[in-house]
Amino acid sequence: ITKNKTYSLKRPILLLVCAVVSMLNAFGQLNVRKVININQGWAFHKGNSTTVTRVNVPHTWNAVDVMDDEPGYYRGIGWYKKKLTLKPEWKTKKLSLYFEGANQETTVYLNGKKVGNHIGGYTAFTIPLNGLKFNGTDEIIVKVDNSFNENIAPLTADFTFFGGMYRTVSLVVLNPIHFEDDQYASKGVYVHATNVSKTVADVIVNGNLMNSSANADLTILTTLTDATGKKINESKTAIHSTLNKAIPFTVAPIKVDHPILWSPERPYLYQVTTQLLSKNGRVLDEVKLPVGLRFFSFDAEKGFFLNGMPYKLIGTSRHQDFAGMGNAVPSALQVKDVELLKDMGGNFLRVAHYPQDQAILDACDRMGILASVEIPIVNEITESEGFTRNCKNMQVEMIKQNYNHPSIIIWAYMNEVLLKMKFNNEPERKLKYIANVTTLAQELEDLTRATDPTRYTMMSNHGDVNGYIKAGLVKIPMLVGWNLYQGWYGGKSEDFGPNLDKIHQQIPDKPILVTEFGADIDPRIHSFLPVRFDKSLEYGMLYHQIYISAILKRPFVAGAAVWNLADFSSETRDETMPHINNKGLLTLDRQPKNTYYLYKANFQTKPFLKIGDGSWKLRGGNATSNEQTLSQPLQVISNTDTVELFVNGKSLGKKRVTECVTNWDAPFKNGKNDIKAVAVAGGIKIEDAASINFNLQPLTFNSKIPFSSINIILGSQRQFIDDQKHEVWLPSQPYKTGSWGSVGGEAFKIKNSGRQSYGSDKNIRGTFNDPIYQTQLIGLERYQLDLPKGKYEVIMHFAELMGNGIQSSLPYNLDSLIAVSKEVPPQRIFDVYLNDKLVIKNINLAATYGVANSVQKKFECSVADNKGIQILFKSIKGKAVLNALQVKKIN
Ligand code: GCB
Repeated sequence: ITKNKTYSLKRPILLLVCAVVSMLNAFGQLNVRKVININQGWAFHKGNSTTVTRVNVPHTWNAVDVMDDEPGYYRGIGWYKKKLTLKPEWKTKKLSLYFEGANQETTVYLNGKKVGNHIGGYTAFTIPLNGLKFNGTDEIIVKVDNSFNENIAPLTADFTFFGGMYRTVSLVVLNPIHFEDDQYASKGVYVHATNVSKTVADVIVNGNLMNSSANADLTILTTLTDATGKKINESKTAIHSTLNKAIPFTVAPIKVDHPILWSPERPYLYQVTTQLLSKNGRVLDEVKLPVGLRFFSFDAEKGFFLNGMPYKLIGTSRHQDFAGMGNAVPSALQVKDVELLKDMGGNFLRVAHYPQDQAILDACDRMGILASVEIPIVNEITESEGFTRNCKNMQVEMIKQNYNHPSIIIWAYMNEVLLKMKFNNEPERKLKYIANVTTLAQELEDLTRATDPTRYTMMSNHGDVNGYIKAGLVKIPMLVGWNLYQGWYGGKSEDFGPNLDKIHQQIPDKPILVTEFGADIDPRIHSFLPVRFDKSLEYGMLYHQIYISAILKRPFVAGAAVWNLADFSSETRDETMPHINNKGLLTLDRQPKNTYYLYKANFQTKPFLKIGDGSWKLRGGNATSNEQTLSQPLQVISNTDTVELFVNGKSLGKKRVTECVTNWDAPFKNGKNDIKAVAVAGGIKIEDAASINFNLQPLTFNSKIPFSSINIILGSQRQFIDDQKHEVWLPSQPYKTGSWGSVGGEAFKIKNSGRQSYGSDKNIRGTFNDPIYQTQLIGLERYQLDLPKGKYEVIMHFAELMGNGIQSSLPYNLDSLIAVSKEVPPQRIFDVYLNDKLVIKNINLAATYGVANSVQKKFECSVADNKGIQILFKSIKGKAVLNALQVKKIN
């Protein structure tokens, strides 16, 4: 009874609410255009596999297999299947599927029949759903293929081509008469502004509408509101639409007096609402777009101007993957990248090397980050009609899909296109290839300018400046971006500035951006003697300091983007963190490296102070005296004038900050050290604190500092921190009486001069601590530790570094491309004696374990009075090697 009562009371109210809602619907105020997310619950299987799993989108089938120690990843077909839940009232509507991105070729089937196909892994596409049954059985099958296809860019590149449906998928329900760009998956409505100044701006809206109903007289009503939703102005356009025809329209400009201009400091967004009205005023479709009013220009001498003011574009490039997820990253997590860039003081994002999630550009609009976006023509082209057609299609998709983002100022289309030169041994053919590249560039340039005359165009080239000039490529785009790596792939960091001056002299009429520069930093590696290619944090800091100062000194450099915001997956790379490019200012899971703080100190305006080595929480070293402390370099990064440093409560005094850093010699004691840095900015005290655990080791074993363990890397000046095992690895030294070290031998060096690496850059299998094995001493006679009496554990670490391992040449060498050398591993056979006892007999690393495999040999040994530990290497054939050594006192 009670139930009934309630029911009868509530019912009229419910009906009223429903009536209002449906009235609103009828008048189109709510949900005229339905975009229903269908990311959840897809059945998935790879290729011919019979194992079906349930997955949610974003999804990639490569998230795990690129992180393993093995080379290569699955490039093939993946199948997704899902039943559609449809409402009967949609029978009269136009239904389609909207894919924000699937890598790289997608074919869609509805109830077993092919309904569409899309080429290209980084742009969105729409597949119309014709032939729906509406009986609960409608089923979608999506075939995604990420295998190599010579007609689809990118052909090769320094990043992983994760396969799958890795961006959002939606079901779109539209009225039969609606806004649409049926070819390029845009919303069909475009907005831009002209005549923008501080006093006035004209907002222009144009687009396309589709009519699959009946001939009709329609009105397009465009309303501009400010950021608070207050109406500024509107514009009405009458239009006659004929059945089954795409009809282009342009509405009369909407004037804005004294506009609030969009800028990084104040990313003010107006909104334009465009409605399609039937004769009787019913809203058939509605599209809302953000509007940022700004004007900008590039000048070859003076750089970039925004809203009439000179502006240095400073920021990073960005890849879209994240640790453990591949490219299937939720939008919310991606937006964090833009926040990190903004927080660093960046005002520019090079969306490289392909269009990315809409959420990224939405965030740029909101946060005031200027952006450039490009299609993925990287390294090389295929001289085929198919390749050209696909590139052009991607370019138009990119422009139309992203046109409405006020943050975008540049469209780009080729990255280092002359890097992987073809036909090197056929001069005539090579010239023809270069001519074909130039023709494609010109066609893309013309297409871009015709599709969007409101933005600049750009191409990014590698350091072979003369090559691009000779090919005629620098003349084509409005801006030229240069990817420069002096002090990394070649030369010295100090060459970067003079090199820029030279480029400017050679091409004086072209505005210049540095679209890439960077150095790999593996945050586990440190060095007090940093050198190029050692991957140490210290080398990276020096490199970036030099680059920042050179960029800031030169007004003709319109902008610069660090390569890269974060580390990213690149399956073909080996090096210290196999399958990862470590040039990020952040790690793959977005932990800041010191270089991130360096940019923050340089470019954001608030007072900033950071103990740069605060993330280096575990350290170690050998005390040179009986003192219970050891002084080691420590850097504090700041934009204040002076910094005071406290170590374990004691002030080390104040230092002036130069180029945003102060360098200290901090006395560390064994165990926990409290570090505090203090500065005063604008009368306000700021400080940063860090706790560093120091492992103080004796240098000579008769000192007062007790010995517990030592981890030594041979043939190296690197230190390596193993955070998982809490181990600090220190570089070896030549043996000194009373201490420890090697006798004889020389450090492993790559003989082939073209190869550039520190030690070996091979992926060492069976370990994630590759740097421990990537250097070694060759031909050493013995290793000696004058340890006191006791019992010790000794672990010897070996890896054969000569010969072809998994991959034997640096995959990405920008100086020159060097053929993979066919080294034959030497037949090195040797015995090892530990305190006169033969512990390893006839070891042949290459034959037994293969090249680049980590091998550990563990022993226990007792040391009698004054004897210490002596490890003797006796060669039988070739030269003996040792890569690393651990000695631990066990009682
Ligand atoms: C480049 C490429 C980029 C690479 C980078 C590197 O010039 O444009 O794709 O990742 O160098 O780290 O080598």
